Amino acid sequence: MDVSEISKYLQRDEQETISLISSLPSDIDFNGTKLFKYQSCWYDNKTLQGILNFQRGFKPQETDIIISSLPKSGTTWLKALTVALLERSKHSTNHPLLSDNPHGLVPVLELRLYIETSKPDLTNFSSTNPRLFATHVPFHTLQEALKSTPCKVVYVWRNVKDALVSLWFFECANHKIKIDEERSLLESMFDSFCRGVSYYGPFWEQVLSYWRGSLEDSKNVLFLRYEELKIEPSAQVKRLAEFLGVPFSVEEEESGCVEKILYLCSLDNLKNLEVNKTGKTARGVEHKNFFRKGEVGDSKNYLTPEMEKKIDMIIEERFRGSDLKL
Ligand code: PAP
Repeated sequence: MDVSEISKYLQRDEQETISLISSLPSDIDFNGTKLFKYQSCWYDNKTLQGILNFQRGFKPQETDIIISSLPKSGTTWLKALTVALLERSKHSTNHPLLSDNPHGLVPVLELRLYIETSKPDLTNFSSTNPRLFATHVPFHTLQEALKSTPCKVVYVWRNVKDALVSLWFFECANHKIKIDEERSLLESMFDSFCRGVSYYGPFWEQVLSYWRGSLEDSKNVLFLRYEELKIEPSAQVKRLAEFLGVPFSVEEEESGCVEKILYLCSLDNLKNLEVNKTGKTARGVEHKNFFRKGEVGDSKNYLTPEMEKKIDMIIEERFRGSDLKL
């Protein structure tokens, strides 16, 4: 059966998706995957279907909280912190973070929830109250799905060099490749990344979209930095709690609640939980691969000075006029 014959059997939404995708600019990324440019960012076919389903079918609630980031920018940490903040009065023992990975607790809208359908049953997925979701799409694409409902959106940005190196380690771990043998993979990823033709890229489109969003609507969009979370975790977690409308009371602060949450969500603690040592996500990724070093500036150990310089120049050029700096 050719495409025109197949499309006779498809629903109207699916037909619209196919004809939209076939009209988009396309290119190939570092590993040969065909990517399509939609609303200024690049996605593979399947992810794009998930995004279109999500934009079409998501029914936001005003209390929803959406966590956003570029891959490898602190998503796991931010998911854990947000769950811990929202659930802090409910669990003294069986805390959800002790029995599930943060990715199991906070599903990615366009991947886990909407990848196959525009009408998923969200009651089975939302384990927190208020509902907590994640996404990697830029702010303008997310806004289209929110349909003017002002949900709270928290974005975390990380030094893109560290995020790139983190992604390289993640790819190698997922494919059981020894890191010293895969220098050429890092080089190809770097080229895609700098060209902007990378999964969920170009990074500058995404970061700038949330940065602008946070300036325009600071009540509903919070822009966090991974490096600031590392340097002053208490201050940043209190900032997050206030933004989410669940500030710490004086009693909580005095009783060490902030420190307990930071410890629960720390890399060392999460990494050593049984569920994160042995489990897998719904998509088959081993939980342990989400936890590595979490160090600021680790990319220096892997990128050449020329590679660093090239990314610095891109940032300088693309972020001119904003106050964003690495
Ligand atoms: P994702 O996009 O696949 O969800 P994400 O969590 O955004 O990944 O990024 C993974 C990085 O965050 C890893 O960084 P590294 O490779 O430089 O080490 C990982 O170690 C780090 N990370 C994961 N959990 C935490 C945490 N609790 N605290 C600090 N950093 C963390």
